[in-house]
Amino acid sequence: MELSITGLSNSGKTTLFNALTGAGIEVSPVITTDTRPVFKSVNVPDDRIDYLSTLFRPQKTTYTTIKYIDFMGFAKGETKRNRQIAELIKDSDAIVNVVRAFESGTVIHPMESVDYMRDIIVFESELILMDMELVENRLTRIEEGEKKGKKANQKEKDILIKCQKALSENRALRELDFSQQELLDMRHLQFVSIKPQLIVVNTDETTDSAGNLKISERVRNEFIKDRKNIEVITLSARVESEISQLPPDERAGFLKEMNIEKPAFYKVIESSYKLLGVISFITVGEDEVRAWTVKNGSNAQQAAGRIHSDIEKGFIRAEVVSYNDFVMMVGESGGRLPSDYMSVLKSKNRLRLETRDYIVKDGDIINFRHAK
Ligand SMILES: Nc1nc2c(ncn2[C@@H]2O[C@H](COP(=O)(O)OP(=O)(O)OP(=O)(O)O)[C@@H](O)[C@H]2O)c(=O)[nH]1
Ligand SMILES: [Mg+2]
Repeated sequence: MELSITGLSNSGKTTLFNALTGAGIEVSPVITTDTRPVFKSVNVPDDRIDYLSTLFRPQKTTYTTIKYIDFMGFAKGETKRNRQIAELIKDSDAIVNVVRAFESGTVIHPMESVDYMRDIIVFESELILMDMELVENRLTRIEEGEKKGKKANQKEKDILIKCQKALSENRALRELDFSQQELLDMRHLQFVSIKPQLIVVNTDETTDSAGNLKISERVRNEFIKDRKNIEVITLSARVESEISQLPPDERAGFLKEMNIEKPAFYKVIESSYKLLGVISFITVGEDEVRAWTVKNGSNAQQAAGRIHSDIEKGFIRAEVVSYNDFVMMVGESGGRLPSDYMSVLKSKNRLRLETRDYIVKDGDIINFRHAK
């Protein structure tokens, strides 16, 4: 999964990137104009994988990963600069829009005052504007081609007109329903307002949890309303980046002191998973214990395809046990993993043999049987 951390200049993007990745990049009140993005992948923490790994003692333990991207910020009306950012966003699964709510005399705001509601709207308008430009250029090109006698791709034209209508009503493309086929047909168009968006309001370190909650509520009531594929969380990027610099054994105490329930690291991952509708399933064995992500609603055969296309093609059955049932079985076996754990699971009716149409659940431990 790839998440682009973006937003207006000086909103705290790099500070959040540091908090999420521990990258320790220098931040400053000077607006970044560096045109080189920074990438960093982090493991998605998963207690289930930790536990299974202690049981199986595999040669390799693999968590799912998130790749975060940090880049310069958007500026209102600066099409060329914004296009450069869009180029990067188009390959990400979602956008993390960092919005400034913290006051500071030294950090200049590109729009000269701190107003997070305005900035959310400005950012949304920039995305919509960019997509509108794309749609219109494309339609013009198609029409020119038609004049010269070239036959237009009607499917593409229909999609473009559908998008144009929504964009002209000031609606982001993420709010529209597209069929699987339409999504395939429009993949080359690379829109940005189609990306799911996680709004992260970056609040003052002095804002308490009640204050943070109030801000989230306001964004929900005044902006998100019935918009789709968009969520909001609040945090103080500065505090969070300090937390990420602490030695692990000091973190819990600091979190308690700051009255922070969950560090940003978890909050951003959890919200992004929810926003993107992804869940994890697990494979186990002496060679590897591993978490995999799939779209919620995927069937067993599609899940097999995440591992290898051969397993998807040769799919026969999936042997499935839920994580909780697995833990129970271990408990009943005296806290140890029986060497013949598959037959133990079977004898306790905890192992299910599922067909390709089975809808995979979060935390399913799956062994795929497939033809070679
Ligand atoms: N007081 C306060 N300052 C913050 C907070 N978050 C970021 N800053 C400061 O704001 C300035 C800009 O932070 P960055 O993280 O570099 O912001 P950015 O969005 O990456 O900026 P650009 O890349 O230049 O667009 C730095 O001086 C930070 O220390 C915060 O929560 N509170
Ligand atoms: Mg930055």
